[in-house]
Amino acid sequence: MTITITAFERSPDGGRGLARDTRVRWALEEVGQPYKVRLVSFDAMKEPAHLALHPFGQIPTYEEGDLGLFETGAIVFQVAQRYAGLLPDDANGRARAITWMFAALSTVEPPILELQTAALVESDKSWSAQRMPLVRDRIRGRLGQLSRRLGDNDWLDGAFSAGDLMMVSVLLRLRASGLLDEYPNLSAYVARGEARPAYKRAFAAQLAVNRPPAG
Ligand code: GTB
Repeated sequence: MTITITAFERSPDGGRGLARDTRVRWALEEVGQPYKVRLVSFDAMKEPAHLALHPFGQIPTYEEGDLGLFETGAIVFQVAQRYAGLLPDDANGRARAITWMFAALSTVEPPILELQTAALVESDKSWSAQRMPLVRDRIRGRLGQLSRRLGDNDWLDGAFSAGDLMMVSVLLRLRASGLLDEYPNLSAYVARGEARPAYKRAFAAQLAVNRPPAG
């Protein structure tokens, strides 16, 4: 059955791979499933046709036969459950990999999103310069904990899993902040994720949309 996802017609990041369709593309590449992409404009995302699929008017979405999904976590989970390659075979290992997916989205990503809001939306406020160090320190708190847990391991729990895919995707959003560089094992972890052939294919595919080759 054909898989169709949605992505920005033109991502505000100009192809740096930070929009969430990259996570879904990466998951599909890891499991070797071909997919189609429907590009949507900001206006189209708020139209009834898209809202029927995504109640919050966002990307990405996922369609396969009768199934329509939104929320990156749910989509990557569905891909990982349906196709081999992103979850271990043993039940406990699967449960732990899923735990790491939730940890990435519920525990590590929120302070990172806060930093982006602070930088993009609040920078003109009189209190912005005072707040920023607090926001950055909250991220350091989480990164320190994650760094200690990862230690010298390549991945969070044995072999690469959907948990690592989500965690690396979340950490990638920190690159411009310089915070990741303070934790060499996390920087190396993210680099290992980016070095995966499936990630490279996913990145190239979103780049081709946002910065098409000249000529
Ligand atoms: N919780 C949802 C999920 O995980 O799927 C969040 C989805 C979401 O935030 N989608 C964003 C969106 O559609 C795109 S990814 N925004 C449009 C809107 O809400 O109207 C977030 C994103 C956007 C842009 C950049 N960037 O330019 O760097 C990075 C990430």
